[in-house]
Amino acid sequence: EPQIKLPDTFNAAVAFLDRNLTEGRGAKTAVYYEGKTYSYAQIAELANRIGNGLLELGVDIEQRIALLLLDSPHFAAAFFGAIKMGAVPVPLNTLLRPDDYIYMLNDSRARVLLVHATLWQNIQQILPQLKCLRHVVIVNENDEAGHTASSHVAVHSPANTQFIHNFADWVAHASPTLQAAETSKDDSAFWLYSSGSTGFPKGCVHLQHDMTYCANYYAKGILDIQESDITFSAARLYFAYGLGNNLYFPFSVGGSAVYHPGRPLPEAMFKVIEQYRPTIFFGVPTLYASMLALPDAEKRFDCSSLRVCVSAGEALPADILRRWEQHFHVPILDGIGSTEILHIFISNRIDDMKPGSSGKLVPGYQAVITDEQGQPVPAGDIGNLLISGESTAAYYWNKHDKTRDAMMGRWIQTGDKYYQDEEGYFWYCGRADDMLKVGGQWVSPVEVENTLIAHPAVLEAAVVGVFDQENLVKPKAFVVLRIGQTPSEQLAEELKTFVKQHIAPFKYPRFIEFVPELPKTATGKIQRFLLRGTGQTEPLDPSAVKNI
Ligand code: 3UK
Repeated sequence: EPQIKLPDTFNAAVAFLDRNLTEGRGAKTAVYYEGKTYSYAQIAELANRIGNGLLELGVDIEQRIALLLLDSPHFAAAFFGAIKMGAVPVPLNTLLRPDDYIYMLNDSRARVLLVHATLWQNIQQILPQLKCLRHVVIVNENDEAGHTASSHVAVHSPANTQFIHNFADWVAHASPTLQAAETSKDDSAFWLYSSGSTGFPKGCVHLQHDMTYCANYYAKGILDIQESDITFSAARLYFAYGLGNNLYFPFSVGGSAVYHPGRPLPEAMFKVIEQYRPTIFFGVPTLYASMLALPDAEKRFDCSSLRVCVSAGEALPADILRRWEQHFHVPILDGIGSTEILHIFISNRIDDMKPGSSGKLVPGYQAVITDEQGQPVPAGDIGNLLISGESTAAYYWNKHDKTRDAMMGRWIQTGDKYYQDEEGYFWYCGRADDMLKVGGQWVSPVEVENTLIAHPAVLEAAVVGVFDQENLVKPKAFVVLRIGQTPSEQLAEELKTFVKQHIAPFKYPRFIEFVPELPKTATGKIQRFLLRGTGQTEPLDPSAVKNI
């Protein structure tokens, strides 16, 4: 097992970015982006300028900096530039709605937000509600320094004055050299928000040392990542999955990453693979299924550069894996990770795969499967999966109870049901809560239900996961209409559109069934588990999984 000992004074930006310069890789390509290459020296200089820019805005060590950025060299430089000066970057999911951003910006108390110009509209309309935000820096990639009128505009609202800056001017005026803050290996380094079945998203506080363990245990230990590797991740940098895949994994060995700022559509993925010839591709099961659904993809696109593919976010059905190997002659390693644990802790290996399973423990992590009383279950029995390892978040910000429920000393509750077979492979058997993973992204049934109930025709709603033809989970809503309303195909479509307009569009129910009433407990709680069996296809039955 890899043994890693870090010094007490440790700054992750020095370890992952600057080390490439001190080890002579300054001229090496760090990032491929929009037909251009960015060397490690260029990313490091931009990071220094951003760090200095933050210092000039009065940002102090430990203060949060929000990033609402597309995958780009700017993201890489902002993430490490903030860490280098001791601030704590908080990457935000770019697919969310203004209401989500109000919560996360106020909860994190971010002082500064860096936002891509194309996403700025989401923020502009909520500025008066952002209590702690002082500065917004707008990244417009077509701008050159000194060419915009919008630099240093002040926006006054009753509670607050906020300053709007132009990124190109801001970095042009900042010094290109920066002394790293003397952070401890146990200082907070960055946060990632993760959603739960009820309540607001939880800020997972990750420490300076966390990325080092994931890079060593998983990227080096399982993927055997090398300086010669070129990574390409369909999962974005603001996800814990994408952040490792396409930023600190390749940077940990002086490799290169391919950034694609557009939507991860199947055809676009193939084109990027053909153009930049990555050696490792990271996707989610839904994407692999849609890439396989493109007719003749294996004849139309050259994927010969790939040495390995990775899937995470939700379970990879064995059939998708088999078809992918048949078509593209490269394995997909399914592995389970989480935002809390930062990256993958159970995984298949290139020379040791069991299709349908999540694989075996990544060396460096320990697992235990327990019953409801917290006692380890006999081998082969299904129970709650707990993990111990050194990359786990320290706590959830301002959520003490949730922290105590999930993080138990060295162990963390994953919220997943698992069993381990005789050969040591782990088999996913569903969530312990009602949460759904759809296309690798969290969907809370409660949030979708609350949105549906806001529609004037809807009295009650219950949302559950059902399996589609590919064996992947999709949200389905059971809807009770108000008196006087009649079920119709048209109303079902209207409700889908209504959800897409009010919460992040990827959360909408793919199926709607109108029912006269919902099953409830004596205390009036919806019994979602009773509805799962009435979905379009059969729900995940653990005993069926066991027989694969
Ligand atoms: C589920 C899986 C079955 C599982 C993630 C790789 O997905 C990631 O993080 P999230 O916090 O979600 C974590 C939860 O998602 N899950 C993830 N991978 C699998 N279920 N098979 C899988 N292979 O419920 C887990 O608890 O969004 C994935 C790396 C870093 C990550 N953060």
